[in-house]
Amino acid sequence: MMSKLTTTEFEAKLTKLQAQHKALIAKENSEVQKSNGIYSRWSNPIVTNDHIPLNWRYDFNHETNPFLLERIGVNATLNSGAIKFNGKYVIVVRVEGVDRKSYFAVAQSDNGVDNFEFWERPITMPETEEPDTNTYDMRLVEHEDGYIYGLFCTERKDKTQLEDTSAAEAQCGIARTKDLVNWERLPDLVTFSGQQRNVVLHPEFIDGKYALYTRPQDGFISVGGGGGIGFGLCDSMEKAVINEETIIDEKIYHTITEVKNGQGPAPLKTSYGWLHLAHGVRNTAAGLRYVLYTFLTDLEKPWIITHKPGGHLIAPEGDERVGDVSNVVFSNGWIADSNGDVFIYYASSDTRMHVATSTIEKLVDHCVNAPSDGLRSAKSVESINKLIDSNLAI
Ligand code: M1P
Repeated sequence: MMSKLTTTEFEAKLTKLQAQHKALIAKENSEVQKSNGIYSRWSNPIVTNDHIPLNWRYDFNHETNPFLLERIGVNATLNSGAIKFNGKYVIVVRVEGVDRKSYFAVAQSDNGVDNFEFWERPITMPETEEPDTNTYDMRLVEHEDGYIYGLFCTERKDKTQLEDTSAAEAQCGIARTKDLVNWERLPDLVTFSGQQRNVVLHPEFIDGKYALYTRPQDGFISVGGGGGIGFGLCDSMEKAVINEETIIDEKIYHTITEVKNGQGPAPLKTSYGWLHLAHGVRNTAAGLRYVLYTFLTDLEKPWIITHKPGGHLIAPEGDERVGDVSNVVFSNGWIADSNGDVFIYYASSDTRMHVATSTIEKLVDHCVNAPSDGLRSAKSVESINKLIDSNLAI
């Protein structure tokens, strides 16, 4: 049996923990050479549960922690919002404790691909009169009204089904800030759909109103008969109410969005239209499979899809396939630099964060020129034959 650590042993163990943590944060990342040309993966996850500061997890007092044990464990670091803030690449990470409660924490990097370091403390998110049981998946948007908004999922017990302890209700929580430290919590979004997840604020006013991408759903996991990426307008974010939601990208049989889909981060404005990233979900014998896809919408009417390549942009690969919820990639944050570089922040299998890099030009080119989903095998072969014919004609 191990006895309590002596002062020397305690200090040596703490020094070792701190050195390992420092080395992890300082680890350089490298671009993976194998690529389809549209984007590049990077070899290391950018944020894992081991990146969480030690003083959030360990009691450093020898008297009260004689074995130097971890007191507050972190299970996963996943679905992160992203924004360029004061010249840094900043992500607001969904940190999930070992108690299953998720909270938000800001991490920043100088180059967007490695050395992500957490700010001093996790975000203290004010609650509404109806406290959240769980908060997660923040979409960060610098709106033209001057605020940075964080829209996230707030989950509470479904009080209409008290006998079922896993019955929950998802709605859209709204908060705004100027500094990512002090947050003003606003009332939750009101819509006339049963539940909402993956709600995202469009960065610009549309006809003087706030525009939001929604994802109406009948149940907590299942979207039921509805679903698809919705779009709606509201007069104010201080009392946000969407009276009418229009489905702009529906779920379709035998596609990557057969079971459900959801808008990822806020779209990026390009001269060809708004560039979107979203996730699509299909069912398999091994469970749900989440992939990322992209599309363009009209600049003036962002609820109208102008180009949508068939299939996924990013699907889980290698180690990404395995985690708490395996076979999932999910993104709710990306950053476009003024030179056109794009940093796509995505989580794999609800466990850790990664980055993939591309450019606006490449992503737009992919949207415009890759064939759309013909919805039938024969149409897929038709697209390939068209490509072969044009190649033969060169
Ligand atoms: O487990 C995969 C994802 O499931 C949910 O997303 P959606 O509502 O689109 O199915 C969310 O809980 C998300 O956080 C999670 O990554």
